[in-house]
Amino acid sequence: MVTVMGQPETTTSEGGSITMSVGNTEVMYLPSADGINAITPPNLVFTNIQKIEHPIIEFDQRDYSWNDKVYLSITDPASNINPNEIDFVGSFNNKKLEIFTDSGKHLDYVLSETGKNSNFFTGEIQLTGFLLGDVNNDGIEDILTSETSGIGPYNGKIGTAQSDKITARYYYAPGEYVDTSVPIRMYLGELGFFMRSYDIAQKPILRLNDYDLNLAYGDKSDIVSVNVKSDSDLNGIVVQLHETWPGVFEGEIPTSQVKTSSSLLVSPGDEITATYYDKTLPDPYAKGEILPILATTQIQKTNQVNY
Ligand SMILES: [Ca+2]
Ligand SMILES: [Ca+2]
Ligand SMILES: [Ca+2]
Ligand SMILES: [Ca+2]
Repeated sequence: MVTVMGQPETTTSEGGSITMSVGNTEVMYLPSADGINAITPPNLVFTNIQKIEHPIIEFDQRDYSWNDKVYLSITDPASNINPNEIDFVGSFNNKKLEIFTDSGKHLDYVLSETGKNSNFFTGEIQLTGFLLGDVNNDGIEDILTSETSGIGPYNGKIGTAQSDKITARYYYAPGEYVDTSVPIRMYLGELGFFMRSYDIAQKPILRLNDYDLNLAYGDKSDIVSVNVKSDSDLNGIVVQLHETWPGVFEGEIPTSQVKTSSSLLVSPGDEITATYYDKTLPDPYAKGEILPILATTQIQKTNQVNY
């Protein structure tokens, strides 16, 4: 039984539910099978009325790569204890916030209110992948350790598997919880030249999309090495592409008509082939498998070169 004290105002009555205002608090009530007639003014004693307000829990993306940064939010006015202070939600005050993966990693976590009276709580968790060696082919091992640690709101780390799922579950009252889950999956790299053919004087531009290679966050740009060869230069060269957007890499191929150690020799009519070795593969590829991903472009046959 719920008894509302004071002088509440019924502001809407829609779809069988009723929104009441008591002071600054707006609460929605849903009548039970007994029906809306359960409300008996003027005494305002409601019987068999179920309160349906519950927290909302959300991740910021529909899926994540193995080492993404994950943002989690909870909207829960009931945990905004003090309108003049930043409050927290988590595993205290008879509540519990668990973050876990299908592959068995687990954290008890805390989120902080975004403002003193916002009712909105956020935090972030770094996915820490798993060891796969040198994934961006720059000759340096990339340390993805599966480390799982932290209490929140911003220091959390959680390991992932090649195909996984992350779940956040918030127990906001005894026996009551809300939760949300998002898949963690790896990406097949996509490699391509900007144009199908280039004039011999132009530098071909190559782009790679592989969201698994956003290894550093913030201002630090990542790199990836790819192999490039031409019909005239079968040994080819290694070219570094630079991150222009998280997980998106671009670079110019330094072509020339005179071979040097840092340039790719090209002749009119040549085909140029770039190869990216993707080691961060989704199912059904085996963990540790390496898949070459190719892109080609042509050097135009021109009469512009004077011999
Ligand atoms: Ca507060
Ligand atoms: Ca590396
Ligand atoms: Ca990056
Ligand atoms: Ca990949």
